[in-house]
Amino acid sequence: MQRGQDQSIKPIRVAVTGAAGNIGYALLWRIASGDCFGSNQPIILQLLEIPPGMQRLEGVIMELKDSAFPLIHDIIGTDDPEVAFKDTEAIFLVGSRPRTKDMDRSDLVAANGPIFVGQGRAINSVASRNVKVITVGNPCNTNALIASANAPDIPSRQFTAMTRLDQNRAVGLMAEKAGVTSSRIKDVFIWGNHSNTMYPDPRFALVEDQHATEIFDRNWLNGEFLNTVATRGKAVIMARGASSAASAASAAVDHMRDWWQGSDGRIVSMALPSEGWYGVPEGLVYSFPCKCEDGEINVVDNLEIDEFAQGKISENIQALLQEREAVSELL
Ligand code: NAX
Repeated sequence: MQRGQDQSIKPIRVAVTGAAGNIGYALLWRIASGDCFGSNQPIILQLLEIPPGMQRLEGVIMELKDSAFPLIHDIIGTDDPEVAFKDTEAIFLVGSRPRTKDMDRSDLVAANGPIFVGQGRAINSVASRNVKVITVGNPCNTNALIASANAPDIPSRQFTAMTRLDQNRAVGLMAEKAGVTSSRIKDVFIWGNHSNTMYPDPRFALVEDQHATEIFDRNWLNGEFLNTVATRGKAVIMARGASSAASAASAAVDHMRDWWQGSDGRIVSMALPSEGWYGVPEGLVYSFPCKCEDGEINVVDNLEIDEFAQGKISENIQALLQEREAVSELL
């Protein structure tokens, strides 16, 4: 049987916001080809844009149709969040303003926060009660918090933010340095905020089953490695003249795939509302080491924390508390 042809499997509704943007252009093709929800899972795509983006979205929908994906049962394009999120099982909140060279983080919080109030309310009204939400639009941790706060009927654990791109950057760097492929690197993960305070933790990472801390010099791990991961987004903007798009889409697929299908025992990075793990204040959307199984995210809550890691964890708590304070009227 050709893939996607099993008529007994009911299609799921998947929403992507900012669908006519750069990340959307890479993400939609990966979702449609089965990379996220499995090669037999039919999908109805529900794509949200703002009115100025609707014409571009029409073009994107034409191209999706022209790709003749067997898994795609229907494609809906709309500028109404209640149409886009209706009965959705999975939502990618991508749409928002990317940071430009002249913006600092507080400008970004102010520009994008209000978008997630309206979208959170719409999710609360019309999405499946089991919906899984990944927030990509920046500042993604705080935007996820805003969306969740405005969706009181949906458990806050179902609202996550993406730090998988940062994890993938860390994996790529280690693989390059060790001269192996990225599949040989395991269990390096991100603490905290998707911003330059994040901490890519190498202490439990394995390279070909050997501890990364035995292979790499500690000064490199806590210096160049950490700084390169934390500032990679900016480096891509400087080189490409535009923010990361294909790699961000790929990371969003990795995040949702692992949540949907399981992380196979591997530790993965996901930002989700804290339940007090590692002293992170309750409710703060913070990236933790996680394992996924049966559609659930479980925080790995028993890792040892040394002085350096504690300093970085605390720095990220402070940064996220400040962001939360800056949007307090939206919560
Ligand atoms: P683009 O500007 O190419 O696309 C954004 C799209 O969103 C546009 O088509 C715009 O019309 C649409 N949009 C704006 N407001 C909307 C709303 N209220 N509802 C629906 N659609 C809306 O940006 P792109 O490069 O795709 O980046 C999207 C977001 O991802 C940005 O906020 C960016 O900062 C963020 N990123 C997050 C990353 C992460 O690791 N979490 C990394 C990559 C990226 O920087």
